[in-house]
Amino acid sequence: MKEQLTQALIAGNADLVNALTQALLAGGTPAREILDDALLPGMEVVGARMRSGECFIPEVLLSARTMQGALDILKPHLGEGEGAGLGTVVLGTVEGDLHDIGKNLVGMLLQGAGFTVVNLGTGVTAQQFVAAVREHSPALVGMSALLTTTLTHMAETLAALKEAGLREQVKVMVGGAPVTQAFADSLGADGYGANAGMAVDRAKALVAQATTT
Ligand code: B1M
Repeated sequence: MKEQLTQALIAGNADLVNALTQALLAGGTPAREILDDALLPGMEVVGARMRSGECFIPEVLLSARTMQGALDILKPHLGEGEGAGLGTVVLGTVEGDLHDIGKNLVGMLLQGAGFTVVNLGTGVTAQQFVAAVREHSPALVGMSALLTTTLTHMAETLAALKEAGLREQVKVMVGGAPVTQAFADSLGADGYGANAGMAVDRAKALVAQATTT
């Protein structure tokens, strides 16, 4: 059934994806397994087809919306807040970038792990991140970028936090397909997650580190 789900996601068949996701959950398949074994591989295929020119924006958008629908179904099952009270994370996709599936997934898993997530959405400017840090006093700021052209806004946000005198108060984590550990290091970010699971592990470690220093 997982293979069928992958194919339905690639085809952007929302009704079938929703039905299969619900059927797998009802049959006892853990939400993380549905995500890792069926949905994420489907988005990988969509990405590869986009790259090779085999499919175009409307098809990609259809799969993306279908993926978001499946994530909404999985959301209540992605962790039960096992570490409730870990602190607040301000999360957003950087300026100029509309990709939000990965960022939303990171947000859901952080929430599932016990963080309070303030999701600022997409196209978040450096000044909007700064304003959100002032407003919510988070333990962590998370920035996502999927376009190589928008990576520069991560550096801008870090500079803006520094200029506002807020950089020492928060840990900053970055991620997204073009982001690497080396890039995160070059920015001076505190953490990087190659995927949503690693992002959660890194966030927990950063918060634990902040409370012991
Ligand atoms: Co776009 N797009 N897209 N796209 N799109 C990519 C990113 C691209 C690689 C496709 C390609 O050419 N193969 C390419 C970028 C090339 C580059 O920059 N070098 C690209 C392009 C070019 C574009 C447009 C410019 C196309 C155009 O208009 N000509 C345009 C840009 C719009 C804009 O942002 N201004 C565009 C538009 C779109 C859609 C709207 C159609 C749609 C987005 C819908 C949406 O997000 N609501 C879309 C999609 C779906 C994709 C691909 C196919 C899939 C992205 C995705 O959702 N992956 C993507 C190809 C690819 O990445 N292989 C592509 C699934 C998701 C779960 O993974 O987001 O990587 P990901 O998140 C992962 C990790 O990266 C990590 O954890 C997540 C879960 O494991 N992670 C973090 C993410 N954020 C993190 C933050 C963290 C830690 C970890 O800490 C805070």
